[in-house]
Amino acid sequence: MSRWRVPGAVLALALLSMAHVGSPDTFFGGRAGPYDVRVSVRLPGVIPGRAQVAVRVAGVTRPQDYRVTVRAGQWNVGLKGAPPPEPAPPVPGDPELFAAELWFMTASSYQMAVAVDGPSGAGSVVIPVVALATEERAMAPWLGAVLGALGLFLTAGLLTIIGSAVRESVLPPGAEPDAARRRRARLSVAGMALFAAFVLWGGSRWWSAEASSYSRFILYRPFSAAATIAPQGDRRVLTLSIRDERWPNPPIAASRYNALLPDHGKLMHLFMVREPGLDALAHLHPVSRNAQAHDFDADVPPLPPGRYRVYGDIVHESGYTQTMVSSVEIADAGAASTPPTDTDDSWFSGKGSPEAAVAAFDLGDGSRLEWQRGDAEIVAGVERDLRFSVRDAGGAVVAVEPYMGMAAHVVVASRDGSVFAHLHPSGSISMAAMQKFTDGGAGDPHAGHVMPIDSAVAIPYAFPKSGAYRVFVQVRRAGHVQTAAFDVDVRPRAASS
Ligand SMILES: [Cu+2]
Repeated sequence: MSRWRVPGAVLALALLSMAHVGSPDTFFGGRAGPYDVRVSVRLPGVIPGRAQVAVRVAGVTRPQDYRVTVRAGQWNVGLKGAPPPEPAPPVPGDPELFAAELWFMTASSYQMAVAVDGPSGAGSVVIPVVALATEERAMAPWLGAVLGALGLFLTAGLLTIIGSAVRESVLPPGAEPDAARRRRARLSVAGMALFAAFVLWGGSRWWSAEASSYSRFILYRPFSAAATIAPQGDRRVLTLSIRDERWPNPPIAASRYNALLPDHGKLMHLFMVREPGLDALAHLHPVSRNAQAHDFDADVPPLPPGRYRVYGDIVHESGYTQTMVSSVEIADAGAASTPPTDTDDSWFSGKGSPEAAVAAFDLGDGSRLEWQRGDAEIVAGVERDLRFSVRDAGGAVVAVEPYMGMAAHVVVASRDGSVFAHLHPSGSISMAAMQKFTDGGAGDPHAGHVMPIDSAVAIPYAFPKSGAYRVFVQVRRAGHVQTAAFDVDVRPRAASS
């Protein structure tokens, strides 16, 4: 019977649809008081599970002078209800790096506090982390066979014991059981066999129910949504329709799927990427038709015809973020007569710059957007800073205007469609969720900023798997959004690790 009690967890089956599509880990770059920190949270794949938290504090040479702690509380409980801070001891061999393991018990949105105490004083930062289960662990066939054989052996043993006990346990040694005893023993064995079968059946039902509730409620599955393009008067409108039982109207406030929170002032950030070449991109901000937030409309920009992957990013008030996935066909190039739905909408089509230590994308106005990749190859799963800057003809870094509050927006898409991520200088986190956790959601701090800012950014990120990617970088200058595209081939991680 032990077969039914063993949480079989050997083989990990990665699923196709994941958060931010294939890139569920959290990366943050910013400040904790006086310290420059880079934080990464690698999820365990299954929930409950232990996440690997790495905190890099810039400029540390004597890690023994620092105390770094992390703690995480669920969005609806907060840090007051969180377990005590977990120390993150220094990692030997890298003085800037501190690491800890954190348990995530529920698939939900968390706020994670990172505190650094060192020679310059104490500082902390609260980072939104969405703990997602992205894997179902299947039992290895050999383990199933062994457990099945053990279960069979135990059941047979149980029946033998019952039979012998009824037949001859009260007989003196050497005495032969009579026919009546033998019959009673057979009946008892038959009864016990029925009971054992019932228990095994019940166990199997329980096992399946657990597995199905895991995949229904715990395993990450974004809202189901469908994209369509249809004319509305003289407009050509893309609609992303959310139809999901977890998205009732009105949304349930206590659920992690509660009302939508504007991120950079928009309820949805929608990206269209042309297949298979990733040679066209649109970054749109569809507007909900009504308060139900079921159907979001945006004017289709003048993009080349073809099949497009559609990704819709939303953030709930719980800090839970989702990327809905769909696809849509653009039949013809269309006229660019209608103005975009939103002045922050932007689109691009063209080739990507090839890989280089310094890859430069010509912005067409005498300036270029550079990716300072360095000579090291980009390896799957290895965190690095993605460094971008806009430079003039002379090579000097020029200022940009904030594009939705940020110096740059970066879109990472893998050619096979299995990875899609939206990054900005703070990393992969939702700024709206971060703001909400930091001050209770007093609004978007970036809204309305138009002061020029430095275009040199360093964005912490790890490409989740090897393969061909295209990286789009968007900046805003003189009121216009400019998009640069880069190609990158992410190498597999060495087999030893
Ligand atoms: Cu956007």
